[in-house]
Amino acid sequence: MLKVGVIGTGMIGQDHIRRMTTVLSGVAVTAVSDVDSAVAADVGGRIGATVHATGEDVVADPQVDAVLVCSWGPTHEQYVLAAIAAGKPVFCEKPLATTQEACLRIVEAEVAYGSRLVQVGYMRRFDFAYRQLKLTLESGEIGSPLMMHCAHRNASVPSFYQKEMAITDTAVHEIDMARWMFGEEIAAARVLVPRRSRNGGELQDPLLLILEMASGVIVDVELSVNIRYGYDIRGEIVGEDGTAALGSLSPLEIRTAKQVITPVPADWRERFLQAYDVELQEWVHALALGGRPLGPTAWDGYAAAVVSDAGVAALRTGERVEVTLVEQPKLYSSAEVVA
Ligand code: NAD
Ligand code: ISE
Repeated sequence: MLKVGVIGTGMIGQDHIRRMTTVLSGVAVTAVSDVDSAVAADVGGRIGATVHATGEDVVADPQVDAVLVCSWGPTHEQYVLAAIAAGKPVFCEKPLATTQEACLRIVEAEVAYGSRLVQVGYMRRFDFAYRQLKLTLESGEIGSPLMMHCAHRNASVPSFYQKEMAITDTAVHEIDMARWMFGEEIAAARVLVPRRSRNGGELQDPLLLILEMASGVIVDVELSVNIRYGYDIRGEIVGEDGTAALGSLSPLEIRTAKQVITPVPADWRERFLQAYDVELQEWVHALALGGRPLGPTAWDGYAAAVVSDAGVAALRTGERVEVTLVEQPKLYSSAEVVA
C-alpha cells in the first residue's frame, strides 16, 4: 500500500483525495496540509489522515512514502525540492512551477539525485480520447500531420484570473499535449487577440495561441475562459490523407421535444474524470513495481514552462517568439518515459 501525503487540500487536492480513498487501489492518504488550516483539518479529519502544519512536515512524515502537491502554482517548487531532498517520489499538479528558472532548479535537483522522482499532472496524456487520437496519428491512417486545431473553453474563471493565465494556467495543457502528441518540441509561439467577449469583463478573452512545432506542424489553440455554456475541450488533427478529432462531448445523448441533446461537462473535474483516475492509478502502479514514475517528467514541466513564457512574451509584444531549451539531461531521454 503506497502511503501518500497531500499538500494543498483545495479543489483538485480534495478531488484527488476522493479518488485515492474511494476509487483507486494500492494507495492510502496518510497525511495532509494546507495553509488554510481549517480546510486541512476538515479534509484530513474526514479520512483519518494526520494534519500537518506545513508541507515540509508532510514530506518528512515517516508514514508518507510519496507526496502529492496540489497547492497554488507559485508554491510548487519548494515542496517538490523538499521531496527530492528527502528522496521521496512526488506527483506535482501542473504547472511544475511558475517560472522556467524554478522548473530548471527542479530538473537539476532530480538529475543530481540520479533517478526519476517527479511526475507532473498533465492528465491529458491519460485521457482515452487523446490516447486514441495519438494512436490514430501514429498508425499513419491520416498521413503526415500538417495542423492541429484546438479549443480550450472554460465556463468561467475566478476573479483573480489575469490574461497571462490563459497561457500559463490554461493553454499550458495544450502546450504539453502538443509536445506529447507530435513527439517533438515547440519552436515558436504567437498570439492573436480577437475582439473581447463581454462575458470576461476587463479580461482580454478570448485569445488565439499559435504554436509552431519543430517539424513545421502548426497548432492553433482558441482560449475562451468565459464561454458560459460549459467546459469544452476540442482537438482535430489535419493530416495529408485525412483528419482525426476528439469525439463527442458526452457518452450520453438525450432525445426529447424534437431535439437531440448532448450534455456539456460543467468543468475539468467532469470532463477529465477518468483521465485523472488513470493518471494516478498508473502512478501508484509504477511506484509499486519499479519505485519510479513513468508519466510526464520534470523535463516536460520545464519545456512547458519555457513555451508558456514565450506565449506570454508573444501576448505582450504581438511578436513571434522563438523557444530555446537548455540541453536535455540524459535522465529524460530514457525509453522508460512512456506516457
Ligand atoms: P484551489 O485554490 O482550489 O486549492 C489550492 C489550495 O492550496 C488552497 O486550499 C490553498 O489554501 C492551498 N495552498 C496555497 N498555498 C499553499 C502552501 N504554501 N502550502 C500549502 N497549501 C497551500 O486551487 P486548485 O484549483 O485546486 O489548483 C491547485 C493546483 O492544481 C494549481 O497548480 C492548478 O493549476 C492545478 N490544477 C490542475 C488541474 C488539472 O486539470 N490538472 C485542474 C485544476 C487545478
Ligand atoms: C485549471 O487550473 C486547469 O488546469 C484546467 O484543466 C483548465 O481548464 C483551467 O483553465 C485551469 O484554470
